[in-house]
Amino acid sequence: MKPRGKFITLEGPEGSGKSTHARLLVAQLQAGGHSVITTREPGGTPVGETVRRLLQHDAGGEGMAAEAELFLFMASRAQLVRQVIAPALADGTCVVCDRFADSTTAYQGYARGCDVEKILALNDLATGGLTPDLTILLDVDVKAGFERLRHRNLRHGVEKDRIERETLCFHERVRAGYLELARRWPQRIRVVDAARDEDAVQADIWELAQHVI
Ligand code: Z5A
Repeated sequence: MKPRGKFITLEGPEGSGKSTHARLLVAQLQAGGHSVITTREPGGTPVGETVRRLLQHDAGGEGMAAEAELFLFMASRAQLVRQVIAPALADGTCVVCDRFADSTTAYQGYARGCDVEKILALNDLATGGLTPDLTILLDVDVKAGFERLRHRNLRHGVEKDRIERETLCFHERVRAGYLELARRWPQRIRVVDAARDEDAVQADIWELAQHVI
């Protein structure tokens, strides 16, 4: 039987570089001869991508109740775990995921105000108890992250989505929530200073990844 693949998640506030560093990590793992796939939340499956549009861009998502938002993220996760992540891990493939369960605890829990302990229990149900082997928390000052996104969005001609339009205070609570989670699970969640240049950040990520791969 093949050994189970490793599951690595990238987390952090807006513009912290999750997508950039997920891509770089996958390239490094592939260069090292590892079988690896990458996916993202919300999304990663037809069900999840439909939920993503509703959560972020669809006008029908405006005025959504906090609890409805919470369950939509959980629905996307439940599908992604069963359709993509768990089968890949069982097949010996590593999975790099851009956001996972900690995002819900940070955004819907610490920032939106839903009960954090209840969210942890719902995450357990949605994931079937699957926990990442390593979570990289890319920590960056909220204003600096938004400045990066502003430049990226200008380059690509895209507007802010529904959650990006939340207040600065909301995003400060997200960042503080993430750091609280890292204090609670210091073995799994490793904080990387993402204010530095891409090469320095990636070097730290690669070093951490090598400990679990
Ligand atoms: N959400 C939630 O509320 N609850 C949940 O359970 C889940 C998600 C799963 C998903 O948005 C939204 O859903 C998100 C949280 C919420 N909402 N918000 N707001 P998304 O998937 O569209 O976007 P994101 O996950 O928030 O990612 P992002 O903020 O768009 O960006 P990023 O992936 O962290 O960064 P990036 O695209 O890699 O980099 C941004 C720019 O910075 C880009 O131009 C890079 O070239 C540049 N960059 C990256 N690293 C560096 C460094 N080190 N130095 C300088 N510049 C850099």
